[in-house]
This record gives sequence, structure tokens and C-alpha cells, in this order.
Amino acid sequence: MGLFNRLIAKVRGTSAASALDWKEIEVELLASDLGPHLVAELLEAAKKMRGEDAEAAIKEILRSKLSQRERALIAGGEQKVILVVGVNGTGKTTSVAKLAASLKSSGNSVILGAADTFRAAAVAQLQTWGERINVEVVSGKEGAEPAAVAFDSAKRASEEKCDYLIVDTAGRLHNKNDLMAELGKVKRVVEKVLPITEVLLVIDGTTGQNGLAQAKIFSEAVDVTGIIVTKLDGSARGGVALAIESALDIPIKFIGTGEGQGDFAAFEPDSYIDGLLA
Ligand SMILES: Nc1nc2c(ncn2[C@@H]2O[C@H](COP(=O)(O)OP(=O)(O)O)[C@@H](O)[C@H]2O)c(=O)[nH]1
Ligand SMILES: [Mg+2]
Repeated sequence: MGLFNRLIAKVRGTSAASALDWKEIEVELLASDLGPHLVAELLEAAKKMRGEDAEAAIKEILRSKLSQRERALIAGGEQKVILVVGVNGTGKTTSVAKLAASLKSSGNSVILGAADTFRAAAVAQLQTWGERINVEVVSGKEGAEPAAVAFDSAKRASEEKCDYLIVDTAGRLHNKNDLMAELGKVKRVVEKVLPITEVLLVIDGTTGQNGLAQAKIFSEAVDVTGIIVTKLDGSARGGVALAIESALDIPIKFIGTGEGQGDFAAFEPDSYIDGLLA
């Protein structure tokens, strides 16, 4: 059932759901990860709506909460460098590979930097993806400094004059200072070689308001230019996408909808909102 069906039924006075009191509807909406501010605003507006207009009016409110910023990748110069950041397990490495495959299929040359050097498995995971999608992966020796690997990958990208370098990073989130220091260092060394055009933050769409908290921390630590929301397949309600955009005004650029290479798409606001109401 769509997230807003009960709310709409309540306003219209149709179906059994109209007997629910506003509190019950509030509880249900809060469980959807939209966040308390947006839920309060929606309920206040709904109480003033007239029956037939409910669906269109709710859509209008939701639409107005989404960012107006450009959702395409930043054009940049000849060589684009994308830093991919986020908490461990959100889907960074998978998203790096999916994005690389997508850019490659539209005719771009791509190199990947495996700068999550804290776990050997993370490097191997990206290398496996690289073989699968036929993209070069620059990695360092085990235990290498992330910044050193990032630097090597930028040098390689510069030599090869590839269209895109995508750097996978580690998602250690001990505290904001550590995070800033680590990502700042990666950024500085890469920028000795090529300017970073984009910083994409990966958020797991199933983590609810915690995803919003992560987005806040990362956007304070680095200049996040776009977000990838993953795991919007399965039972994820995905309300967090709206919560993030309305709170931070950082555009969601891509979504992940599965573990496979093709389970990746540009974020489309209209179909997202239709999905929430479907
Ligand atoms: N269902 C689903 N699983 C995903 C998606 N993106 C990543 N995963 C899985 O989530 C797990 C963690 O992904 P990984 O890329 O290693 O995360 P990282 O630690 O941030 O690099 C892996 O098992 C992925 O296959 C997605 O969009 N949908
Ligand atoms: Mg990873």
C-alpha cells in the first residue's frame, strides 16, 4: 500500500482508513523515514485539504521538498574525478562499479582507484568488479595509505587521459575530525594531479533517519555535490531521500536498486514521488 493512501483516504472520508485518527496516521508516516518535520507539515496541510484535491496537494508538497539543483554529473573539464564517500556497508564499492559500467557504456574511458585500503577484501572486491566490467583498477600494497593510492590513481588517470577517475574510499566514521582529516588528505593529494569535480555520498536507503544523520556529518566534512541512495529494492520505503533533500538541499543523483551491475539509475523526482504514492 502506498505511503499516503491512508492519509488521502482520511482527507477524502473514503474507506475504512478514514476512521483512523490523525495520530495513527502520524505514526505510520513517521515509520516511513520522511522525518518528523516533514510529517508534521504534511499533517497540518492535510487537515486543511478538501477531499478530491488531497492526492494532488500531497504530491505538490512532496515535490516542493525536493532539491531544484542539477542532478546530472558535474560537467567539469576534460578529465573528471569523482570521490565516492560514505559509511561502510552502504554500497560505495558496488556503486563505484555500477557508475563506472554506466559511464563506460556511454562511451567514456574510466579508471578506478581502490583507496579503501583498510580491508584487503575491499580492494579485492573492486578488482573483481574491474575485471567484470573491464575497467582498470589502481590499487596499492596491503596497508598502503589511502591517500597514496588515491594519488597513484590520479597519476594513472592523468597519464591515460581517461574521461573519468572514480575513487572508492574507506567509510570509517569514528568521529567527524578523523573523517575530515582523512578525506581532506585524499582530496589534497588527488588535487595535486587533477581537480576533483564531484564528491558523491552513498546512503543506504534502508537506514532511515540514520541516513540523514550520516548525510549531515559527511556534508560538513567534505563538499558533497551529490548523493547515491542504495538498496531501494526490496522493502525499502525510501522516504529518507525526501528527508535528505529537504534538510540539506544536496541533489540525489543516482539510485541503487539491487546488487547487479545494471541495478543503477539516475534519480527521477517525478517517478520517485509517484512511487511513494503508488
Ligand atoms: N539489495 C541491494 N544491495 C546492495 C545495493 N548496493 C550495494 N548492495 C550490497 O550491499 C553490500 C555492501 O556493499 P559495498 O559496496 O561493499 O559497500 P561499501 O562497504 O560501502 O563499499 C554488498 O553486499 C552489496 O552487494 C543495492 O542497491 N541493493
Ligand atoms: Mg567498499
